[in-house]
Amino acid sequence: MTEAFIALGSNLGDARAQVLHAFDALAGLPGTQLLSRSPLYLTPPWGVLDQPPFVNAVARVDTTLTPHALLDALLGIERAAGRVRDGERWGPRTLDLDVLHMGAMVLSDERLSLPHPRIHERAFVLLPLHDLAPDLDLPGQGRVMDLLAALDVAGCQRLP
Ligand code: PH2
Ligand code: MG
Ligand code: MG
Repeated sequence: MTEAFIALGSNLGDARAQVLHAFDALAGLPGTQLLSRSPLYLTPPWGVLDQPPFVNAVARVDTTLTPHALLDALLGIERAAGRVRDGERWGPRTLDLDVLHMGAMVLSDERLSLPHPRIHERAFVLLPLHDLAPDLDLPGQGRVMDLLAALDVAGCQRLP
């Protein structure tokens, strides 16, 4: 079993419902147990600014899947949620599931980099990750609580 953290995001359609449904889909993956789900946050768009706000969250799982098998499983959940990849980087999406961190693994290939290389600059990832694992030390980036302290979280709003 390996512990993994997965980022969830949506800003098309009923974003909140997509994220909540994605938690359930994660719980149903083979060899995988959903350990915890963070609160949901409404966050301003990052990267491409001219798009609707996102609903973001983070899940903590235990899994027997390899990193690439987990990635494939996440892409399957995205497709089932109706995601269409039009090639626009950082553009709007019905559902985005990103592997953030897995065990103590450090790897990088054309499909997957672990830990996710941009966690440290994204309040929309660090806020919910901090709710689950403030002490987590991300190889090459630092402790979640220190990374979050360096970011502006104004504009991110915890949903009831
Ligand atoms: N995802 C992106 C690009 N920008 N901004 C926010 N607030 N939340 C996201 O999940 C997000 C984003 C690409 O994956
Ligand atoms: Mg993403
Ligand atoms: Mg993605």
